[in-house]
Amino acid sequence: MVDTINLWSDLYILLSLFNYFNFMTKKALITGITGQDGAYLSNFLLKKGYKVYGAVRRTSSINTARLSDLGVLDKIELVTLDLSEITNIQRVIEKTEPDEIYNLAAQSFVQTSYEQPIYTSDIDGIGVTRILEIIRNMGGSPKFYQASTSEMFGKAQESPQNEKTPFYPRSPYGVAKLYSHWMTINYRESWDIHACSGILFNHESPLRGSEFVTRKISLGMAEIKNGKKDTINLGNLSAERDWGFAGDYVEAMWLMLQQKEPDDYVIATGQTHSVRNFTELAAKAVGIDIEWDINGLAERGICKKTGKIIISVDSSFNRPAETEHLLGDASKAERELNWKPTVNFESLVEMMVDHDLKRVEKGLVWF
Ligand code: NAP
Ligand code: G4F
Repeated sequence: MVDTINLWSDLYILLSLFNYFNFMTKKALITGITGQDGAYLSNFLLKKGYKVYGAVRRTSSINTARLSDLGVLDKIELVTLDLSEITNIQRVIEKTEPDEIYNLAAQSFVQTSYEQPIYTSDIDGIGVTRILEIIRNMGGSPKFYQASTSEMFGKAQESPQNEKTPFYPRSPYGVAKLYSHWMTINYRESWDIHACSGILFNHESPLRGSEFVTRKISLGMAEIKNGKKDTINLGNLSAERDWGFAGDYVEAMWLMLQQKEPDDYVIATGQTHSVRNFTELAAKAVGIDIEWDINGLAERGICKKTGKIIISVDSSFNRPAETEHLLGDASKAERELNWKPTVNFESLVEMMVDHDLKRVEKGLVWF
């Protein structure tokens, strides 16, 4: 009899402890979990003890390769969510009851936005309003992070760019993101929502999609080194970007939501480099010295040792309106969030090329 009472009281204590820890565990909902930042952010939040819900949109084959690569796929709970469908978003938020929502989902490729401007506006612009409306109807919580972008500066009106620099987007993507940036601010000011907008400059990693220029180059160099390719075709070699490491930037997203007062922050390294410069370093990382040669109007990158053409310029990669120069000033984030990048440009290029060399050698290129 006494044993039975003890068993019940032990079970009761266990259950109470379980409920207590369950209550204490913070929950995050990440949209765009299958993308580069989704993978790094879920890894970061899991290490902080969060329960992570990852929103994936329905496709014929869901791309969880990045989550597997970081070893987090079986540690998160996947839920189906498409930013085009408000009822779907609402049900997911009601079901998961997150403390924090990180909205990383987007049609994020600038070039595609010129061909799909309406779709891009719907997902990257109105999609954000859909989430904000739901949070508003829920009385102002959960906290909300919006993935804004340096592409909003476009034809930059000053250099470096900070939170006060006027915007001048140059692509449908940039325009859609600027709309959602201001909606995030508007909902914060109108409805007392803890909503932050991170104006993140380009951030890259070995998990970057291969359509973006850095990964296209690192993968291309690894293929050239392994005799699987001769030449990489690129567009505007003079475009300049402030490139950082994605793993550093997801920490800044989290830090923003931990502040007492919600605000907007530029996240950048404070250094800018041209595509040409990235290419030279990536080539060096596979043992190729490039020299540039103007052949008529077209620039070419030639291997000094063999005379082979490694880089050729293909104008089909040029944009109808280009963002020529981006350089971020993240001093507000450094001051208020105590955030600083840890990976410099040279290490980033090396890291990306190293990973791609290993993948190409093992025949393991999956995106
Ligand atoms: P990414 O790798 O292209 O990932 C985008 C994610 O959005 C993917 O998981 C994609 O799902 C998802 N998605 C696309 N359309 C969707 C829809 N209709 N409904 C739900 N999910 C959808 O992008 P990223 O580099 O990780 O960037 C994350 C966010 O930061 C994006 O909003 C991007 O615009 C912004 N940003 C990125 C940078 C950068 O340099 N990386 C800089 C500033 C801002 P699928 O896998 O199914 O395609
Ligand atoms: O790598 P990209 O395609 O990145 P872009 O356009 O800067 O956009 C990325 O960063 C934004 C932050 O500023 C994000 F919001 C956005 O979601 C995305 O992650 O192109 C970088 C530069 C451009 O100036 C482009 O014209 O590289 C130039 N470039 C030259 N040749 C090329 C190529 N870009 C691509 N994708 N492919 C080329 O062959």
